Amino acid sequence: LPAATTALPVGTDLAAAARAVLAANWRGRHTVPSARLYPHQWSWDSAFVAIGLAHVDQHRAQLELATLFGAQWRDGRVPHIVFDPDTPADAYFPGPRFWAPGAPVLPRRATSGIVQPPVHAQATWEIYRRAGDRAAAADFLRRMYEPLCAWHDYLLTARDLGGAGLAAIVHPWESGMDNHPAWDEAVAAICAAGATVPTARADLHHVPATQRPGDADYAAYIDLATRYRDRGYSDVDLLPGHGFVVEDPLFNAVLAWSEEALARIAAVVGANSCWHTERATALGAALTERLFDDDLGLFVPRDVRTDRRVPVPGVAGLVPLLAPGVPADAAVRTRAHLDGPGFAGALLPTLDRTSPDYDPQRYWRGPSWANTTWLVIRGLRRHRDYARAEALRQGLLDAVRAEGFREYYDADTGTGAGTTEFSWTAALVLDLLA
Ligand code: 9WN
Repeated sequence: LPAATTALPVGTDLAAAARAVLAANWRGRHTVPSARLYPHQWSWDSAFVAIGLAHVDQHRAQLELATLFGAQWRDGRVPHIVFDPDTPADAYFPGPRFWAPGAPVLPRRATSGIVQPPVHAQATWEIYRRAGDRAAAADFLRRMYEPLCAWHDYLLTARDLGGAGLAAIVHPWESGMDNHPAWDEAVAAICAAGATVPTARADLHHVPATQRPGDADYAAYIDLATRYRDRGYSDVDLLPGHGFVVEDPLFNAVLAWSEEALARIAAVVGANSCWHTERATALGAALTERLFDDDLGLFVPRDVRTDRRVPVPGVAGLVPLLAPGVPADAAVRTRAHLDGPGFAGALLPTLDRTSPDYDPQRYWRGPSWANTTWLVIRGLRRHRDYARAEALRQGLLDAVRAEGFREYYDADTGTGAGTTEFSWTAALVLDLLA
């Protein structure tokens, strides 16, 4: 594959360049994360994109989320991919025929059956906040309120597999941080149990293999997704047979934060907002109780199968700074990591730099991503830690100026990696510039 040359020319108007990326990736009713590597609609990507679009185009911002929720399942789940019927089925693996193999004719809105972090209620609220026409935006809130409630209800009932009031994820793809080292042990066990490497990896046609998850990761991804699919995507009695059931700090912090947004939305649409506030605070408390690791002074995932925390210090452990209901001492200890050897620096890595698995270039095993950086910036602002938030903001904007809107950046050198013209990088830059 040729090296991607994507640096922005000196003097480029960053906001205009970001808008151009989002315009190029717009497909009429939704935005693709990137034209070739991810040619469909992804769930949390769309939420981030909507947050950026809210600054420049209310109509597209609303339509982005409405399209995604148009494919919501009857049980409330929002699928992590909504397939574009105009894109060839083999352009992305695993495609629509993998997720719905028995369908004689693919449904009009073919989707995957797993989920991604629930940034959507927060995105909905941000769209409303930025609207010039508040009355029209309030109509949008009225349309989104019930679907958003159903989405959170699904996560907090069917997915409360640990029984402690947190949502569990059942596939590494659901974390959004696919090959993070915190999942290595589970992936190894699934491979040891006989998962086989798939041959149809379309991703490797678009970016170098060194910038993607490895074959063992893919073997586990397909094995887990196949098993979940073959039980009809049911969460009932999933434990203990399923190979991956995890309470993730990023996923649950975002859920708590979004539940708080749902309280604000409820107040506008005339629904009961206290209930959402209580649920958000309870989520923050459960998050601390179950996922705060006292030795590390950081939040970590919990393996529901073994009922043990997975002591891998990752950027997801900083994201609970966003959540309501996190005690001050836990927040202070979490923030202190931004001055330590693991996470200090212009770019925020996905994994603590002192960890033996740290790899500054490989996907979710070290590099710096715009979305996780943005979530931590929002968390720091919540705690009025404006200096640290500003340092991270500048670091990310500098990397984008130097390397363009890349999927992610080498956390030590800032060199861009992964795909180019990546939508959420552009969208979140728009938000950071506003
Ligand atoms: C699988 C689209 C998605 C992001 C994820 C990122 C990557 C997909 C893949 O791309 O995952 O869902 O094929 O690797 O890990 O966070 O939503 O941008």
